[in-house]
Amino acid sequence: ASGKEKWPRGDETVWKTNMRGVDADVGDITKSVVNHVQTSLARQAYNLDNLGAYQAAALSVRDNMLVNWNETQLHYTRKAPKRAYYLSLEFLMGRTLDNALLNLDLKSQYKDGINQLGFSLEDLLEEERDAALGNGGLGRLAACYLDSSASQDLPVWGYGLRYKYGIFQQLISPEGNQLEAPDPWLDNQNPWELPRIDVNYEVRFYGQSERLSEGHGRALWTGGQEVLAVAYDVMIPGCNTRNTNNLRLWESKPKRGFDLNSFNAGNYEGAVESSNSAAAITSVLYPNDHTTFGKELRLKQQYFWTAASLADIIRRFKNLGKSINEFPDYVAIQLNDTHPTLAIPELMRILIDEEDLDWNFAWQIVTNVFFFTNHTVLPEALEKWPVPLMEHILPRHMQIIYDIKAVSNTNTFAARIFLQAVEKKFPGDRERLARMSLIEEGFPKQVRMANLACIGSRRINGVAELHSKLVQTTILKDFVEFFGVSKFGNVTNGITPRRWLDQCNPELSKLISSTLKIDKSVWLKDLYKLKDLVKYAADKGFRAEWAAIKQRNKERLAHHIETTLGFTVNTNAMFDVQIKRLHEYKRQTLNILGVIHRYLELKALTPALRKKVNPKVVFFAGKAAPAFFKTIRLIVNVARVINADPETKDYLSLYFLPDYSVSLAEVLIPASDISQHISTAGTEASGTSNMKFCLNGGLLVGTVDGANIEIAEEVGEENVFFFGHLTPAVEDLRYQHMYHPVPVDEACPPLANVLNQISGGLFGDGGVYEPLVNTIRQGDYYLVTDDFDSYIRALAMVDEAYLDRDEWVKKSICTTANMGKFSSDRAIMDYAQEYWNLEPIPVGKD
Ligand code: B1H
Repeated sequence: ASGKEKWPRGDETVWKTNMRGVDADVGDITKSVVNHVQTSLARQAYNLDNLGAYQAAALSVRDNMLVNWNETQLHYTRKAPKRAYYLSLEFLMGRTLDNALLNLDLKSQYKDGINQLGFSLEDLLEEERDAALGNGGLGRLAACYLDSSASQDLPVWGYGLRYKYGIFQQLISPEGNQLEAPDPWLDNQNPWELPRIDVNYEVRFYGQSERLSEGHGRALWTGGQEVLAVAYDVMIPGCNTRNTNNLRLWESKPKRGFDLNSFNAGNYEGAVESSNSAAAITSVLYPNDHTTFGKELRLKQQYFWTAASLADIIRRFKNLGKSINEFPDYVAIQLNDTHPTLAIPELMRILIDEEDLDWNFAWQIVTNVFFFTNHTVLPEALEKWPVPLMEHILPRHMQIIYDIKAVSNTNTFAARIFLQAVEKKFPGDRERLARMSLIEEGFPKQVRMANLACIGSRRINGVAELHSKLVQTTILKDFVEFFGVSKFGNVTNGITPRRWLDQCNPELSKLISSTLKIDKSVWLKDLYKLKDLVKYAADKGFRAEWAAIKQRNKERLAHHIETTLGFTVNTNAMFDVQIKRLHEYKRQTLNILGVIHRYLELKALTPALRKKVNPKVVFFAGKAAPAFFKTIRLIVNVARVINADPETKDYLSLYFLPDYSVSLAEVLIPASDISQHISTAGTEASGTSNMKFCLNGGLLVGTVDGANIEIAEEVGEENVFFFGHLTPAVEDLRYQHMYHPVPVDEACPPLANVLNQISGGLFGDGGVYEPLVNTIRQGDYYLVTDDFDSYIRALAMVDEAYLDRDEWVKKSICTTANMGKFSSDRAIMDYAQEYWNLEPIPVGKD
């Protein structure tokens, strides 16, 4: 009887002896894989291919993760700690199997087991499709933060959308045009998600919102369309801990299958129309990095996701049996950029209309729950939504936004709200009021999401020191003056050393462990431990091993390119890499113009002098929005010409690798000698691949921008190749260009020569590139001309440094050794302590 009290039902021993643990040995593993082949996949040894074997292996690993996941969720429920929720419209997870095996410390057992079954684990890993539910750095950062939250035992869940199609697949035509194909990543089934059909919420769109007569601003929102949000859970295993967190992704479904009345009346299309429109919400990730379009479907995505996530968060909170005023003591919600800002008026709506709280009281709760991270100061990336569109789709939220904004004294509940408070602090400053308003005047009026996120959040942060300063002195300056600077902070981005060193560079990981004589489970979770590698930079044998690993990683990349694209890459050359979304501010143009310059210089040398040149292979990869298609085309055509030039091809070659992805990055980054992070100063908020390259012993050539600055502070400026104008000079130069334009022939003759060669048709029809080339001739906004000389000099210094290979390897070692700060564990602990007020809740330690 006493057993019954402790255990929910049945015989506790029967339950417990049948609950699988994670200490599986090879025998257990093969048993479980074969079992999945037979029962989950309904296949057999005779017809099993690599894909099937991958799926069975994945399901078997998933079983292990689920045991931990269950235990973790139970533990969190019992301990009822404060939890944090990371709301991100993007989670760029990449592949899962290898990461899971490493975090669970089961890789070698699975390797053996899979071998015994006649497959190779390496082959199976390649079968997995990337989960590419993101555009670039912002989405990958979210994925790194999930890994670190679990690894640091923090009770953090992610909330996002389960897009049916991830970021488009990029194909490059022979002419060099980017072609896009859909990414049906779920077609092979996804073993890493658990459908939770029972966890679902109704989300309303359109309809009418009627204010109710009583005092504190309630309203009744009715009618319109209701869509169902269904949860899919993705397990996030921590490294060397049993804590396994959750990423909950929402799928949209029609609330009722379809309209049977229309169907019976013969209107078959009409009958399924509304059900299709419901399913459309989570059909595809918007591929626009740094631009917003005001598209209705995107707004619906944002509301659908924030409404479902908040409903889920509130339901979980209510299970604690606490009063709603304690909500901020149990919940912190991190807004990843402005994309989830609708969560602010949505929580207001719930608290006022459903929980019947007073307006002020609701606002106090809201402003203690949310935290907001800004990721860019580029004006075109600041989200705004047309008021008419908002009124149409979310009539109640538009009312609430107006209430937050109201200066009006006609409603008691609006009397002390935002603009009035501003007016009081800065009397008569109409311009300031207009700048800070949630509504931008114009046709149409627009809602400024950054302003809303800023006033609705407890704290706001940028993602690197310089960026956070720029946020405070430019786009949110008025708010700093109003709220005081303590509401604003910085959390420099980080990357997970599990994926971005141990997983992508296993040989280097092994060398580090054996040299430091510490198990990797220790230094992977305390990356400052790498510091001790500095002393081995003086050790010749160590340097040789270090260099040999870099060489093998270059060969691994060359092999990958050979098998996928058919090119033979010169692995004796220096590998120079620029991989990121294509964007004007990231200045891939500067890089390709530099390549052409180098080519022209090589052509001008005598064969004897050419032999003294440091051979170099330049790699580009990245997806582009339509505005930047031409840059890809130029790169591809320059590659076509110079790779075929018998005079120079041994000294310079160039590849554009199509369809950049997380898994391609895992092969490219460990192979890089030097990588380029060359944004116009003040435009790249942080950058995170810069950290990945350095962690893998690659050096940087870059501008004094974003996290480059802090990397140099850590690894020493002598180990970074900086160039270009500094942030304060950028504004001045733009101003000068406006009033005293200098023709490029005068400003930078070598660049003018390069541009003329392009126009003259050296790389095919010059006319194609005229718009691109003319932008630069006219003194472009991103200052390619102004930085060109300095850039070329920096690259010359790179060449010179590379000639002294011993010194280079020392630089490489010292760079890796000093990357401790850039672990996402440090970053996530910073959020936990300085923002969310969250404690680690380790499973099984009490
Ligand atoms: C970053 C974005 C972004 N900043 C809008 N902003 C998007 C903006 O779909 N949209 O509408 C998508 C993405 N992404 C990047 O964030 C910064 O450019 C990087 O410098 C930074 O490292 C990264 C992570 O903080």
